[in-house]
Amino acid sequence: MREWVIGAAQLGAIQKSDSREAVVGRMIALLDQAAAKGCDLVVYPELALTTFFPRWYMEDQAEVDTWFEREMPNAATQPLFDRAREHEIAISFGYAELTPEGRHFNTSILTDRQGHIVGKYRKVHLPGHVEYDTERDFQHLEKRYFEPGDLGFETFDNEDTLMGMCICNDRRWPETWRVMGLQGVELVMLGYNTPSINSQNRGEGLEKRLYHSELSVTAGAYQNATWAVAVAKAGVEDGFPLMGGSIIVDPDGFVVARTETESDELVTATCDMDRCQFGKQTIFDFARHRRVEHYGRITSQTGVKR
Ligand code: ING
Repeated sequence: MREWVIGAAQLGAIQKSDSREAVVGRMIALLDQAAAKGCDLVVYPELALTTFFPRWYMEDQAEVDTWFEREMPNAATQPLFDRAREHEIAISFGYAELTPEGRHFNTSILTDRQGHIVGKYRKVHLPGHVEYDTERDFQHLEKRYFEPGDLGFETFDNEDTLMGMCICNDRRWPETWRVMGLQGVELVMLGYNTPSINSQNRGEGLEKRLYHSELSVTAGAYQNATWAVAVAKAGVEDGFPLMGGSIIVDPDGFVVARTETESDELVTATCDMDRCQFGKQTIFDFARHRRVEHYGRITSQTGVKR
């Protein structure tokens, strides 16, 4: 399929006390809206099933593990997969994954339009910190609760469209986009939970954060001639504000759809995957233009060496 009607299904706040079943009900309502608008694919946020729990410092691993899913689909999410199959809509959403081996990942999955999982991604770039940080206005403990993803940045052929995923902070790193671009990706889907304020710099306003998010996604899309869908979990969770700003971006880097609220909100766009071809065959024809003999630092160095 080369033309997809894509829905960005932004979720508003999920409170610590909200059940997964209640959230899945909200996701299904968005899915029904998407079906009414003829969507073929719906993208949900990062950690879509629960509140953004890495804001809470926990020492008891049993408590931490209550925020994780041990299998997918599972009892809480099966109704979502069933409804998606009924509507023949592919879905992508993020959740906290606890593997049978006991490993913890910030994960997202992609299904085909029959509800089969065709792709999985585990967040590579984990922001934040491991120990309680007294200097911060609030905690961001992703490095405490998750391991860096071990699957890399893979792409998945979904009905003849090459799709890829990343998650939240990943969008800020050009390497994320380029590794998928080098596979010919045509659609990059990502969810995010981005605090509206900087826990280390109260002065940093919402406008700056929205700008940096949009800059990262539009640049990634343009520089790799791919469509991109970035979907927020937004709103105030137990007093902690998360920003909205969900967008659908075309292969020229233009925003073609954008949410206006910080609540559950669906925006859609008709995305012709063949619009990626011009960029991939001209200005970003990587085979013709890249000079890898000069790019060594990108993989040989982690930090800066003056
Ligand atoms: N959240 C934020 C994000 O990358 C962040 C963390 C915000 C890092 C702003 C740097 C600047 O959007 C997650 N969950 O990665």
